[in-house]
Amino acid sequence: MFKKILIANRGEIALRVIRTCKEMGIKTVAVYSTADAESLHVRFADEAVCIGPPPSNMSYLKMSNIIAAAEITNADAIHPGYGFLSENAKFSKICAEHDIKFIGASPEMIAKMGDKATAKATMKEAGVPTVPGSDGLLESYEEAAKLAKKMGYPVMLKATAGGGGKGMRAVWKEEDLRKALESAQQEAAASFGNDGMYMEKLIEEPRHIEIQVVGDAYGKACHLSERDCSVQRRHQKLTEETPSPFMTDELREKMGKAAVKAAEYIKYEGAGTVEFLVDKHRNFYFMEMNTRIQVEHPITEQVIDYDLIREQILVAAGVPISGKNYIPKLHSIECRINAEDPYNDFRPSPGRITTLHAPGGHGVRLDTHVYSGYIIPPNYDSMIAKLITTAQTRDEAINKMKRALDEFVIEGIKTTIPFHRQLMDHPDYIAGNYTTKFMEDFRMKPEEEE
Ligand code: MV4
Repeated sequence: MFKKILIANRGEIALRVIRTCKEMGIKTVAVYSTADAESLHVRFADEAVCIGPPPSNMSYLKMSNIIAAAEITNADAIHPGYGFLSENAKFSKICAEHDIKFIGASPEMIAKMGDKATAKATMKEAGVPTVPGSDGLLESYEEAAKLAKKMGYPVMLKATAGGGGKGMRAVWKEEDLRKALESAQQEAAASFGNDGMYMEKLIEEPRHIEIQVVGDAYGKACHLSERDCSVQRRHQKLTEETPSPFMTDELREKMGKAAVKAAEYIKYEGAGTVEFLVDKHRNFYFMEMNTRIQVEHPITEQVIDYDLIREQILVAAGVPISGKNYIPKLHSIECRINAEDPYNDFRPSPGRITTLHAPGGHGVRLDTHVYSGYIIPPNYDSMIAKLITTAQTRDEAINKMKRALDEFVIEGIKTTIPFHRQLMDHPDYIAGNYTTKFMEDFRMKPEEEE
């Protein structure tokens, strides 16, 4: 078992990993930029190394500084969290070259799942349902036009080096195809240095339902049921829940089997997420596979009473998984609390938190690194807390979320708490009747006079 793990991340996920390491008797090393000198992950870790100034590319993305921190503290493993270097094949390789265990996927796996056309072709080989479309990358506009005509519009153009909505274009009519393909390729070349594009039939008003999987070093994989992540704004998830209100026992059985088949086919090691698009007829299609722990992992932990970070560490240390698949016994909802103003187009609202009162009580979990007096730096993403409620039924979990949001006081900055409070009162949300289109029509009710 590892003696000392360096957490190459910040904020709530760094704290999350440190907590599990402490419970496992593993020493921890925090890394921080000068903007995070007062952050809780620095205080909770056994050791802390400053790795640079605030800009991410000079600190949390600076591989040489992170490896140097691991070397001087003699860490035998690195947990990358999510974001930053968590899905960076080069960093995974550098860790291996320095004999430091990267608690995540191998460089080959990251590269394979990171190239979306390759990932899709691999899943098709594995017998996992994929969206009908081009066989690999589009070689020309003519090929695209011919295929789109054959499939019928609308179609979706996707950048193979993209993901998470980047480098994607929906095309509804033939006359728009050429321009859409050209602009998508230019954007992909500029953003990813790779203009490879592929095409799919457009799935209208899909739900985003993902399956958590864990694979071990011996070819075994299991699934830990689904998370519905359809409530998104500009490809940023706002809230997630498990079980999905759209799920049926039959669909969960089929999606779970497909996700395990995918993981075992690629010999996936560690915690991973197989993302699916689900249409209104409950057909499901492979979308992407993420080779990292996800922000929303706590709702899965809550409904099956499981520690996913612990599982990641055990698998990385070569411990076999039990192989049991898990079906949720409870219902759990996560609201991502961001330092953004929902009354002003969710614009960022960094600054000092002057007052913070955290919600609590039975079935309430708050994963956060912020505290009264904490200054939210403008350099990183705006998520400051994840509020998770868990109960026997969805209605009770919603009720508990309303109560917890009403208790949650954060002053000095604007947050998305009022958005989530209004969401919990929205009839379509309460009915579980929402798709990835939901936020296009959502409007905040005016601010109540304090
Ligand atoms: C799609 C789609 C409809 N049809 N593919 C968005 C990000 C990336 N994961 C793939 N995405 C989509 N792919 C086809 N063939 C609709 C989306 C999509 C979406 C998917 C999940 C969650 C939110 C979304 C928001 C817009 C579009």
